[in-house]
Amino acid sequence: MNSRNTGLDSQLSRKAYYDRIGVDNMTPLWEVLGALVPHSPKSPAVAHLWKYADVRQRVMEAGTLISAAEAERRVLILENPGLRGQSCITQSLYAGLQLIMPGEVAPAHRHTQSALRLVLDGEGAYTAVDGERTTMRRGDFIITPAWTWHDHGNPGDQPVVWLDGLDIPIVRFLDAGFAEKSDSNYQAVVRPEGDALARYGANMVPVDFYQQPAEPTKVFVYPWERTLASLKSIAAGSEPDAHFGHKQRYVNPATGRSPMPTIAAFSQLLPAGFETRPYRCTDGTVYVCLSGKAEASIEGKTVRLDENDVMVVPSWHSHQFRAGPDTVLFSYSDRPVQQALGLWREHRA
Ligand code: GTQ
Repeated sequence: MNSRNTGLDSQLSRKAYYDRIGVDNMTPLWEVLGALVPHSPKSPAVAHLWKYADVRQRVMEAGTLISAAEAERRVLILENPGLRGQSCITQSLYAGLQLIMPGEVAPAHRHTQSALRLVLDGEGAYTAVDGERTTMRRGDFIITPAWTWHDHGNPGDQPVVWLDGLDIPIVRFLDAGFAEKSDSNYQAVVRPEGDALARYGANMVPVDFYQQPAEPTKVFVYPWERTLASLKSIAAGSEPDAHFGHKQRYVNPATGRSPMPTIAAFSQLLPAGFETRPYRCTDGTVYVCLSGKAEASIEGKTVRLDENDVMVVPSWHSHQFRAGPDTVLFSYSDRPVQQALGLWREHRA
């Protein structure tokens, strides 16, 4: 009998063989080759939308169950339905909704994971990064680069909620995670508010300041006010791009690269009624609707985005938007990692 036939006998003898080699921690490539080297990305992540109107109450409830100090960070992780139990929204990125109640502090710590915050709800909290506080205002994009000390506090009188985006899965994949807690809850404030923006974020840097390409920016807050003003000016004077509307990427102004080496962030304005053409890219992306309303179609399935809704579009999923009124979307992804490795692809239909 031909030992390479595909009949039942050979199936059984192969299975027995796999069992034998399994004892030595070996397994045959040919059974998994197609999955390991796919023709195109086949993400286990799925598209998903978290309606803020629905999840806000869940987040607020956490405020009655545990304090920020006890939790260290009081966050509800947004888990991709295709990746439950893995604390991630895409294979490479984490997302969570963090709540800080009036009078609370989320104590100072630092870690090798890089974090971004997008302020969604409430006023009066601050984040401190490397000795400088910034008041969190809705729409502000704030970063805490790897190994920078950071604490969050809320001296105001409203609960404050923001979206956390971190590269936790990337650092976990690389087994490169370190973290430490500070001896004191608050880090000492050593610079006045606005110092980093004045020094590094006004199209100038200190005369002797130079950075390597992979270094994160010292500009740790990109105020919504400035983002919105710039998008509006651009939109007032030009036609939107067919795939992106008016889309800008946040940069480290000293290098032109992404604000942090592992995470890219973007803001885009879609003029009222504008429909983008279908687009896909290999960086699974988290979108947040900051203002306006839009319909999003992902691989043909349409959902409605309202303010503060969070949506994930996995790698290589075709998506397009249709704006109701003028709409601003924030988004983040692992694009700089893929670009550094020569892996990033996009397709503009
Ligand atoms: O604010 O430092 O959502 O360390 C997850 C891990 C937030 C933070 C998260 C963190 C933080």
